[in-house]
Amino acid sequence: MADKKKPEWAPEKSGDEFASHILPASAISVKRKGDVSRKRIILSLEQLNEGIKKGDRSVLAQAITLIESNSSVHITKAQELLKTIIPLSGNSIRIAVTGAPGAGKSTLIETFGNYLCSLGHKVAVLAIDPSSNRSKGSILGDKTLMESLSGQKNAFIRPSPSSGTLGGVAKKTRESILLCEAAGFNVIIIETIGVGQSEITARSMVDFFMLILMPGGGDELQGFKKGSVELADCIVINKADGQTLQLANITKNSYEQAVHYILPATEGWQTNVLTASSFNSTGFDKIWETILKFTKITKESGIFEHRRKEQTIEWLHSMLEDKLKQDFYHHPEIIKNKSHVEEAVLKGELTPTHAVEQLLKLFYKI
Ligand SMILES: Nc1nc2c(ncn2[C@@H]2O[C@H](COP(=O)(O)OP(=O)(O)O)[C@@H](O)[C@H]2O)c(=O)[nH]1
Ligand SMILES: [Mg+2]
Repeated sequence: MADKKKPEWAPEKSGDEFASHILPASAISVKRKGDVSRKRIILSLEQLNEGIKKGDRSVLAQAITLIESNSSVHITKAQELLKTIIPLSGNSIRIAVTGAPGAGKSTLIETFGNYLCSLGHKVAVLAIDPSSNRSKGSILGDKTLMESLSGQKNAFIRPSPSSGTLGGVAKKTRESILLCEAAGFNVIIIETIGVGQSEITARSMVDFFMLILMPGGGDELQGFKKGSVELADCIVINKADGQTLQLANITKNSYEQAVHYILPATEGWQTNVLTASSFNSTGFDKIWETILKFTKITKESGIFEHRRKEQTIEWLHSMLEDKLKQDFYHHPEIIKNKSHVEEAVLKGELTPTHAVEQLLKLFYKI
């Protein structure tokens, strides 16, 4: 990768584990057709395939870049690639790490990732964060974050795609998970901000959902945190060190009480509450033990496999809906007639129901 300059957010001493790099001009050809620019991905399908099978991180990075591209040429190639790697995917535990900004997610993922690497696991970290365009990336918002994890040869870190709707980002994240699995990564960690839809989207693509909370604020349960708690398989009270150690234990106790009154996120599994400190590297053995226990129980009961199947079907449906919507709003007849129909509705000349019927007739050419 010596000929490729890394983006500014990558730590200085990092290597290929940072999954993006600025390609030299010679490696990119940008053609313009209308206002659509096309970048050429340099590796062939066979090279991508082979590289992924070998677990080559820079090839994996390029494959994800291909997946993230919106150019129609790339979409075709990406889908071809996915078709061949899907049989190699699936052999991992997919974990979401969520929580409010500042809860300590990135620091925890780095410490946890290092711990898992020390046990011989291969860890891939991906992010879902639609706001990363503005904030310059959540998992790498602080350039020093994950620097030590990025130094591990068994780790792969990929920041969020830099633009797109949550739906778009999530679609790429799902496909990236499959690529990482095919490349031999057996622990996939998805970092997402604990805000609204992104948590629900994360839940729909992982096996295990981990909510990171800071010590204190037990009464948050009354408010918006309740929704996040209901999604969680495990709640980690983070920063259980120094002056906040005692408060962390109190918080743990109050959440332990509270989770008994909440319907578990996963059938047959009682939400666990744990404490951890990334600064002192404590609590991580317990977290991993919990994840292993969860995997064992849900695999034995069939819930694990059942959830994955459901998630795949859900994914298919959501892509279908996106595509239909896109086709509808790009249809020439709809573009031509939409505003007249809207006006007619506003003037009371058409009911919304009739308006929908009219537009659909145009769309389906009835
Ligand atoms: N005391 C303490 N502080 C922590 C710990 N983990 C993270 N922090 C601090 O919490 C802040 C937010 O951490 P970060 O990982 O960026 O949070 P994120 O926004 O959830 O990804 C930083 O200032 C960290 O230094 C911990 O285990 N103990
Ligand atoms: Mg972060």
